Amino acid sequence: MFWNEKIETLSRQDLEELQLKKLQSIVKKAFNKIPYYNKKYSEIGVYPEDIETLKDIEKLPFITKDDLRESYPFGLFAVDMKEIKELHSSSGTTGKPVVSGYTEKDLDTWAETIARGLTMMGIGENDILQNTHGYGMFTGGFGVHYGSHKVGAAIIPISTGQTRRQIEIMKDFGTTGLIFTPSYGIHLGEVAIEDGIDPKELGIKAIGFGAEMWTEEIRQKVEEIFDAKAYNIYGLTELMGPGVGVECEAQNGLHIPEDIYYPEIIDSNTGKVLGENTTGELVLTNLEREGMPIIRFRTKDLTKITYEKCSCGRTHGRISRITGRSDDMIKVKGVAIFPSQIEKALLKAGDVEPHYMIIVTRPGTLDEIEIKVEASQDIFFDGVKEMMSVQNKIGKYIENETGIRAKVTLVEPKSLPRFEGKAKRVIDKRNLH
Ligand code: DLL
Repeated sequence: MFWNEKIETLSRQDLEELQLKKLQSIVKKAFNKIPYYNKKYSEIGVYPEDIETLKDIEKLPFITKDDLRESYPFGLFAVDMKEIKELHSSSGTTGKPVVSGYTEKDLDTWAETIARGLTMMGIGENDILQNTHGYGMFTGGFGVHYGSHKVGAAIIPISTGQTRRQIEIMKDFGTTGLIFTPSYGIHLGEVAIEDGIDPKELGIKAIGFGAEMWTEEIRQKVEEIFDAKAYNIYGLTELMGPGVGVECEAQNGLHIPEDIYYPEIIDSNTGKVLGENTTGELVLTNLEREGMPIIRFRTKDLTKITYEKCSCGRTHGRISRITGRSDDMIKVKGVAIFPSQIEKALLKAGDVEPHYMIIVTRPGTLDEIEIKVEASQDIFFDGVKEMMSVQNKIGKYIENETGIRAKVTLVEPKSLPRFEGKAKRVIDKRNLH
């Protein structure tokens, strides 16, 4: 089943011709309308007319999360504010999150990508789709919502949380499709079992899951719990949101809608473009975007790509499951966190030494995060009451900085490891690689 068979099965040659036309047009637009690109490209003497082949994209510089943050909030918009119909933002409540702006047409393009993905999963107008992604600044909720409208499914915009209610609704409404992050999905299943409901009996046909890293074991567990196939959904705020890659029935890589996103895999140290089937960092370009064209964004996500025609008949390239990051970002409870945010919070809170470790675990099904930080000598000798109050204060600063609650433990001065060279401050015990 295809949502847009003609486009999804275009010959590679026709697809590449289409990509080139779109690339030329978006580079021209970015250069003419966005001072950031104009300055960057002029500085190195590359101009829109230098894009004569797809490979010429390699002449253009990369754009990074830092560039996007520096352009906060609307510095990369290519249209007047009156054309922008929706704004989303990556997590991070303070500091400078990344903002994503969409015109009416962008929202439609975004919905198109999700519609293709939902169709790959077998979700259509006869389905009832329960969307547990957060509706808010996170792109997961609304992205899936718009795609679901496009395919004509009945969407239940329940959002995250209220786990018992989720289960009741699944049962009463006859939910046939589920969308969740893998960790929340497993939690949902376990709570159902606790309540005496067998998730296998719920009649779930298909599951779309993503937004965080997972392993094949986790997929197996999800599929077993709900007795349904689980399809990987990948995406990121900067490029639009979910839908940058979705798995088809073959569950053998995520199809990138290549008429909408142009993928490259690079060596994250040298920036050199790698060939097919070699693991590296995914770089993405919006080929179809009015509000905020992003050209050559370094996602920092590690994967590989194949252009071999898929058994489903689609010709668009497939990336494999994301297996790591080339930076120190971690996703905890679905929220992207950088150690630098924790460091900032610690500095603001005071009374501690700048030595800390971030420990992420998943004792049951949900993530937990603990920050071990060395107390200053003074505080350490002031006793338990004082320590507790400092821990609470730090916890508040961390929540303010990252949006999530962390357990804070003050430890003895000089008790945490010191590093030579690059510090390794994150211990991720979740085994997600
Ligand atoms: O997580 C968008 C999304 C929503 C994707 C719902 C899928 C479903 P951000 O919050 O900006 O956007 O986080 C993007 O999350 O660079 C990856 O590191 C990670 N990520 C997203 N999907 C997957 C996945 C959304 N399927 C960052 N597998 C990305 C592994 C994923 N990691």
